[in-house]
Parts: sequence; structure tokens; C-alpha cells
Amino acid sequence: MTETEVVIVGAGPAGMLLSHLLDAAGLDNVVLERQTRQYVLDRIRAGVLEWGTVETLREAGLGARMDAEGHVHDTINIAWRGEDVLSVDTNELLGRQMMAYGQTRIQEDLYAAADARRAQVVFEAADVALHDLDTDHPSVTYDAGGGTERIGCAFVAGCDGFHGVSRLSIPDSVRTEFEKVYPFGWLGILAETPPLPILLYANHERGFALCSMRNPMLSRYYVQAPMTDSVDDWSDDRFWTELLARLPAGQADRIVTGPSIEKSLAPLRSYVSEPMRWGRLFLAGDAAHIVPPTGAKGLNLAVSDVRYLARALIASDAGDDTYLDGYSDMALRRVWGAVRFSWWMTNLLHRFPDQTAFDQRAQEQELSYLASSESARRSLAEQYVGLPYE
Ligand code: RFL
Ligand code: PHB
Repeated sequence: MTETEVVIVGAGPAGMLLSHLLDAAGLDNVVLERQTRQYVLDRIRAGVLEWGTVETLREAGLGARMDAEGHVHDTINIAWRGEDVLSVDTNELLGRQMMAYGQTRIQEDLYAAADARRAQVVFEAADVALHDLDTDHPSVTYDAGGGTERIGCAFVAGCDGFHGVSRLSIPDSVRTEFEKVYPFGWLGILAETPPLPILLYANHERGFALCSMRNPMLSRYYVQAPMTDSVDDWSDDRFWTELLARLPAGQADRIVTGPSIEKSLAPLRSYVSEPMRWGRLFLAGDAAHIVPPTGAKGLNLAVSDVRYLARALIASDAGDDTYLDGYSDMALRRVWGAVRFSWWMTNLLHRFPDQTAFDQRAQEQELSYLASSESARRSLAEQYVGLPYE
């Protein structure tokens, strides 16, 4: 059996950022990842960073490529009734911006930094299991092809996403789950075409649509689609026709279409598991909570959890457990802020299968209110750019 300070389960953005911050403070850690490195790098996910995330990455020394290649957004744009585009200028309202920089790139930056510091990351670790979490010396077992290995540690960080083992290692009697599943998904494509220069959300009678970007020659678009559809039902032609039909003519005319290089259908769900700590296990990121992508919050929450958790583990190593004991409550305050906001954005912008005439009018009124009230726009803006850290 080997020994380390912290075993981190999962080498996604949460796990790798935690490893980075702990190594910088001299806290020994080992990361165990079920997939191959390439598999993790190939997952196309988030694209918009809160400014707090940008600053966290910069402070960690991970900002160089982001600052060189990321695209700064000043506005969140919402189209509805076919023509109106409501532009919420977060820079004008709050002096804060957002950064378009793909999760794929962040993951590459984190792995490059891990290589440079010779971090201990085990890929293709099968059958990861957590033991003795309610004692002061837990351990983690796994099989990386050479039989079962065991690592003893002081703490386990569960950064293994929604389908991981960490959350399920907390006894049912201790956990409370809160969940909402939405009756549709997002069909997303990547295309090597110049993107719209703005982030544009659309509420349309045919369903929601979103125009986003990765870089000057890589566009990311989504349309709301039933989860009963499969990716094979969506030829590129069908996708582009549907996207353009959901955008105002003035914006649709500016879209450059082309062959897709990736296409996927993702479900929309809100989910929180409380508490985020049990004994010596601490959950961070999607392992503890899921938000629908409408508010662009999932990756940002993973980063804020890790920011809190790294500070707590480093303080504990120096003899102060205050942050460690407060971790779950502090993280959950921010999580619920993002969960509520993402749920609200989802309700504002999608067409629900059972939407009544009343629901429809209420949704339109909410959009009109945003258009007419600076207070309403300011509220949207401050939540979208991200509330301050504690
Ligand atoms: P991840 O990224 O899922 O990483 C968890 C890692 O743990 C591994 N793992 C295991 N390892 C060992 N043993 C086991 N038993 C394991 N089980 C799992 C997995 O292989 C994986 O490598 O979670 P993490 O690190 O918490 O990061 C969370 C983010 O990935 C996620 O919240 C975002 O991608 C969500 N999201 C967005 N977030 C934003 O902030 N802004 C956005 O614009 C945004 N857009 C999106 C999104 C997510 C999307 N999809 C597909 C879910 C758009 C989409 C379409
Ligand atoms: C993305 O660029 O993938 C993206 C942008 C905004 C969202 C969700 C995803 O709300």
C-alpha cells in the first residue's frame, strides 16, 4: 500500500485543477481516472467562463493560452418573437465580462501543467472503490491492469462527475437528493466555420437555439430537441435548417454553415446531492450537482467548488480546520444560486411540450420585462457573470 495526502478521483477539470492547486502548496496527491487521457480530451462540453473562473485560472498560472486565444464577451443576447434581440451588456451594467474558451482547451492546459510538474495521474484506473471514509485513515483501491492497488490517505476528493463512484459511497441515510429532469435535450454541433461574434440565445416557437463559439474558425451551435431523437435523425442539413428557422432573419443571414465535425445530444437536468462532505470524503463539481447548460454554470461551479476545497485542505494541513468544516455549506450556497439561475434561464428560453397559453404569455412577459427594465437586466447579468466568492 502506498500513501499520499489526498486521493483525487476523476481527472476532469475539477480533479485536475484541485491537483494543480494542491501541488502548488506542496500537498502530495494522486489522481485516479477511469478513462484514457485522449477520451477525456475529446469530450466537447462547456464554452463560457465566468470572470471569477478566468481569475482563478490566471492566479493558478493556467491563464497564458486562455488570455491569448479566448474571446472576451461583453454581452448576453436573447432573441425572441422572431425579430427582437435583447442585448444585456454586462460590462456596462457591472464592469464585468465573460470569456469564451472551451473546456477542451482548459483540459489540455491542465494536462500540460500536470506533465510539467510530473503530477501523479493514473489513467484507465478500473474498479475505483473508496474505503473507511468515516475513519481518520481512508484508502482507495483500483486496478490499472496489474492487479489491485491500494492508496492510503488523509482525504479523498470525489471529482468523478455525475456517473462516478464517490457520491454513491456516502450512505443513503446521510444523503438528500434534489432533482428536476427537463422534457427535452440539446443537440449540439461543432463546425469549422467563423462563428457569430456574439453569444446569442433564442426563444422561438419551434424551440430554443443557441449560437456560441470556440475560436475564430470554430462555431458551436445548439437546438432544443426531444430526447427520444437520436443524433442519426439530425443530418447537417436538418440541423442548419432548424437553427436558421429559430433565429431572427438578421442573425440567420450572418450564420456561415458547413459540415459538422462533432454532433451530440445531451439531456437537461438540475440535480443536487447534499451534503458535499461525509467523513473524509469531499465532493466537488458534477459529482455533487448538475445544472442544465442554459446558464453556462456547470464548469464554473466545478471551479468554485475546487477553489473552496483547495483552500480548506491547505488550511487543514497547516492545522486550521475551519474551512474544511464549513466546506459543504459554503459550496452549497453558491451551488444553489447557480441551480436556481440555470432553472430560471431554462424556463425562460425553452418551449415545453405541455406549455399552456398562460405559460406562454408569462414567458413573453418575462422577456418584455427584461427588455424594459434595467434592474431586471442587471439581475440577469450579475448571475450570469457569476456571484462573488466567499
Ligand atoms: P467531469 O468533467 O464529468 O469529469 C469527471 C471525471 O471523472 C471520471 N470518472 C471516474 N474516474 C475514476 N473512477 C470512476 N469510477 C469514475 N467515474 C467517472 C470521468 O471519466 C471524468 O473524466 O466533471 P467535473 O470535473 O466536475 O467538471 C464538470 C464539467 O465538465 C461540467 O459541469 C460542464 O461541462 C457543464 N457544461 C458547461 N459548464 C459551464 O460552466 N459553461 C458552459 O458553457 C457549459 N456548457 C456543459 C455545457 C455540459 C454539456 N454537456 C455535454 C454535459 C454544454 C454541454 C453540452
Ligand atoms: C457553449 O459554448 O458550449 C455554451 C455556451 C453557453 C451556454 C452553454 C454552452 O449556456
